[in-house]
Amino acid sequence: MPRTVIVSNRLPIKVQRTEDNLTFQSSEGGLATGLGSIYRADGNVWVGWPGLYVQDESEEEYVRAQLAEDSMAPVFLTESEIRDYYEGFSNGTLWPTFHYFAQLAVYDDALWQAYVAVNEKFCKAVLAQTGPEDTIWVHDYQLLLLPEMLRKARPNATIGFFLHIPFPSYELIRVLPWRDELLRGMLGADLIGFHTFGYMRHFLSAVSQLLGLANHNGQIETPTRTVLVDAFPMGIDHARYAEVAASAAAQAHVSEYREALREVRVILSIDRLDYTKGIAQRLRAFELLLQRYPEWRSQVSLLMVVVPSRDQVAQYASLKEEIDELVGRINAQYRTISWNPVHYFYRSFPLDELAALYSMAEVAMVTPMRDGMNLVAKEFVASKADQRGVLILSERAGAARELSDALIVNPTDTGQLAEALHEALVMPEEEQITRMANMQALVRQYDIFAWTKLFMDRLAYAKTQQLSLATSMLSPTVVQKLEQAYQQSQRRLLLFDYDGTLAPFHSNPQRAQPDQELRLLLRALSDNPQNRVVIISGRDRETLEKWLGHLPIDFIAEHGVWLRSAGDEWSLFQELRADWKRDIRPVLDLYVSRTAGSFIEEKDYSLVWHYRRADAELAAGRARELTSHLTFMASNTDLQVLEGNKVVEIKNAGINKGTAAARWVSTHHPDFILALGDDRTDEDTFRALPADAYTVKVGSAPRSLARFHVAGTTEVRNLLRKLL
Ligand code: GDG
Repeated sequence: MPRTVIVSNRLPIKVQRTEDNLTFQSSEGGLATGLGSIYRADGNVWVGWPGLYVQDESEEEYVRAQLAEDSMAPVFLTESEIRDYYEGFSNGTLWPTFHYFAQLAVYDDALWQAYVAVNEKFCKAVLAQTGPEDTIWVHDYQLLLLPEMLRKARPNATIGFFLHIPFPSYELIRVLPWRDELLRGMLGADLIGFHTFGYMRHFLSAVSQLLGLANHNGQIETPTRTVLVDAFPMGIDHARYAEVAASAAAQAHVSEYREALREVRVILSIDRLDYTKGIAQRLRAFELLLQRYPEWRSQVSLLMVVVPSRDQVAQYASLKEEIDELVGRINAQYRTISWNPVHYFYRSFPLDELAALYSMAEVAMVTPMRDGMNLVAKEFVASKADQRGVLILSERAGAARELSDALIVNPTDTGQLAEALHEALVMPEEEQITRMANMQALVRQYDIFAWTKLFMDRLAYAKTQQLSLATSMLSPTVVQKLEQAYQQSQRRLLLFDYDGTLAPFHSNPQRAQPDQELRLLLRALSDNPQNRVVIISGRDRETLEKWLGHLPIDFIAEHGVWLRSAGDEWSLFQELRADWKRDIRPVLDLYVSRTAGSFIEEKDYSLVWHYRRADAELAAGRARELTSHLTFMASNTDLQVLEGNKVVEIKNAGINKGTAAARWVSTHHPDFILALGDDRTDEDTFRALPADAYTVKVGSAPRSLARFHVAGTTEVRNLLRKLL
């Protein structure tokens, strides 16, 4: 039976060295809860670092055996590996870059080498646990290279990847010296997940601009596979937080805290120590609140929990100092004998105490500069049994995409933050309840279990879809069957794309006219009254007519815009507009003037920018730029941008080769269909045809909706000759 393996930097367990033993304590993190049902299931396993340096092999064996009992398999890392791969490259290079703190990032090749080596170490450990058909789910930024490494060793495995931190704009990614390797590493997966649509968009754009791989509806076409990219906002175990907050233990803590604080109202702040979390800015905002609204003095306290983290790193140590100083300053300035403005804790709390803080606080201030998601925001919401309380949430936390009933703020705008605090403190109870109820409904529905299921389902779907796009070679046996079916039928529909299918590409499209062999082939096929030969092309009608108009064949021109049955007049598929060309043409002109060798082809209802004759590298870059430029201009219009073979085309949406092909099928009721095509626009044809049609993709990348594929135009002609 295929297994599922979870991989992350850290295992969900705390292993601690006591004087004469090791203790194992499973950690209660959200991810571990969500994935519990998966990795603990029969035969499955979670692979990761146990967070402990082992002393010798016998200890290694002991730890391995202990962890195996809880479905975990350790990757042992040395102190220098942790220093260079984890603290160095992961937290010193990737973390700041991905959180838009590029000025803090270090670029050190030795750290990069360590990152590669440790990813390889993880790869080995995972391979030892998996077979060729298994499912592997890799987590987070410490393991960006792992999916590709696994793919090389396990070409058929189902591999998912989820990034827990933001994926930044292309402008940040491009700064990294190892950017291409990192992106390729991720693309080893079948499904790549992010918390938000925005991160996903940034990733797609980076892949397009740096690797030249286009995407369609979140699917990236690599030379060998289709990779699905999607957004999966992570949730929490809502029921558990609600339960713990209401528990006797937590409520006992609430009473105890209340007694100490008396009537003072509480604003809560909880984070790991990190410069991305906006902790210092939050303190300044609280200070500003006390300045602007003196009435809150003695009335409100900020309860600030900072969980120690990465404090070996210089930047973290200096952030800690800054926070210490700010807290000292505010308290020194405003405190009274009976009131403390800031209660500051530099440590972590057990869950029931944390729940008590959530439950007691009237306001939670979650204002990171950048945060992949931020679970604290969701935990606060889940803990509010009476639905009173206000969440102040940074617009730059992933959670803000979902929790729109929070007071959404710009975390760098201290003035706005102070105002939001004031607004939260005076918010009427009914409004608090309405907002909180909305947020609770969302956090309850999209909890961690829903998240896990959604990702796993989507991963399975990505794989099925890949398999459905795997065409088979048009083997001699299939050709034989096809010939037989052809011979036995009377009303045959033969749909042929032109460029790249019947005729090879030419650097000047006007010189790709049919040679004599092709003309004779088409003549012979179309002279047979049982055949209906249709050229289904993106070309303009004049050219098709000039080249092949003397033959008794039908035409579908301009990707389905113009239609002509043999001997008839041209007609439009439906009335279309072309006035948009006035606005779009100047944009294309601009790209022609910037890209020597490229040119524009103007058709009745579309404009095409050709770059086959331009410098390949320059043109590939320009094509990507033009595509996004046009896509931007075409948003909210009924125009559509197509990337074809060395062309970018903009045309009216809704009409394509598929809609036209379907019309031929419904008019002529064929009992045999053969469709040949080489590019993306032909996929519309393949999609529109009945399942038993012989659909054949022409060209080297065999992924297609077609059932079969052949290598090129020569093979196409051989096939047609066989039919005669
Ligand atoms: C990364 C991304 C993304 C905090 N203090 C205590 C404590 N915590 C728990 C919270 C919460 C967790 O730690 C923090 O999670 P966040 O999501 O806020 O932040 P990161 O650790 O940076 O996590 C983040 C996340 O991955 C998931 O994808 O949301 O954006 O940066 O669960 O409750 N727990 C206990 N005591 C504490 O004092 N017991």
